[in-house]
Amino acid sequence: MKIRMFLLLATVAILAAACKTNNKSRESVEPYIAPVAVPNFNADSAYAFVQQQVDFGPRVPNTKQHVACGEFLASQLAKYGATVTNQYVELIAFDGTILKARNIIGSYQPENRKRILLFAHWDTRPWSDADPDEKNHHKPVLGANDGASGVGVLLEVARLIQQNAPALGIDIIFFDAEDYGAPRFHKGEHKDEYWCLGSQYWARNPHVANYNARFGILLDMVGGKEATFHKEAYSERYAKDINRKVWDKARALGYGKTFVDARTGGVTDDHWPVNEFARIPSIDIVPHDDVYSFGNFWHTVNDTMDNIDRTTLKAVGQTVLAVIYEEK
Ligand code: AHN
Ligand code: ZN
Repeated sequence: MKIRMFLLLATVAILAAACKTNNKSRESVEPYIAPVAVPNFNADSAYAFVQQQVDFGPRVPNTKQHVACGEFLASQLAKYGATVTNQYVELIAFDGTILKARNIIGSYQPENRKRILLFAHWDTRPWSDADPDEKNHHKPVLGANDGASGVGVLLEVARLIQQNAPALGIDIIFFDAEDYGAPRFHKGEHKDEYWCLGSQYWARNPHVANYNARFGILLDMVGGKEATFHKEAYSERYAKDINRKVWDKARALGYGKTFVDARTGGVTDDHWPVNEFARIPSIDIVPHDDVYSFGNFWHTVNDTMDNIDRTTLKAVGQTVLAVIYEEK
């Protein structure tokens, strides 16, 4: 008798519990939409990718360090499952020097017509012409921030894409010969066209015919200690809604101190030819403002790992990941 009573009570209790959960689920009328899983950006991994590039030494076009680092970058993209295309091209510098340049392109889901373009330059500047010490002006920049940081963040993005693909196809381009613009001590012409030679070439000769992408994001100098990013003027002109999308996402993720919701002047950078010639609305995440400028170590011999901060890499990398994974 006691056992029967127990079983009865137990049944009532189970039914009551089931009823309760049932009622609960009936209360929520909205259909359940699973949130997209945005991977966790590993800043230690990105930092290691920056270090690995710096370990080659300066990556100045026409040097063996440049060739070796190019091989490393292409093999990394292949290792993380991208379809790799190389554009080998001879580009003419401001002084007539022929640069043996290499744009390195890693594509995910190349058949997908919905695409996002992510890019950074991988070459480093042959002259530290902004160094306070004139004796350093003819020494190359090591480019931990100016070059390696953007590429390092994008290699980490590539690593994560291989583990868990976003809905859209992604192209990661490492542009060459961005930083070969005439040095300050050069007496001749100083045209903007002398910068961004690799991206100018690609924008006029994309790696696939009729290439298109929904939008583009350039990462330039995204590893500096205490760097802040403002909405750069050309990005605002060509791709205002993309700037808003990225800055709003950064703030939502808690990176509002790094991504300042204010404008700054135009920067001649790889997003200019991508906007102007390839007609892909593209923004530049670049630390440019009246206080920080490009950082006091920019184009000096102090652009070393000492000035690279994982916190900045994380803010940029996590924001870019959220933007690309949440795109439908
Ligand atoms: C100029 O100084 C004209 N443009 C900055 C683009 C740049 C140089 N990014 C990295 N190094
Ligand atoms: Zn530079």
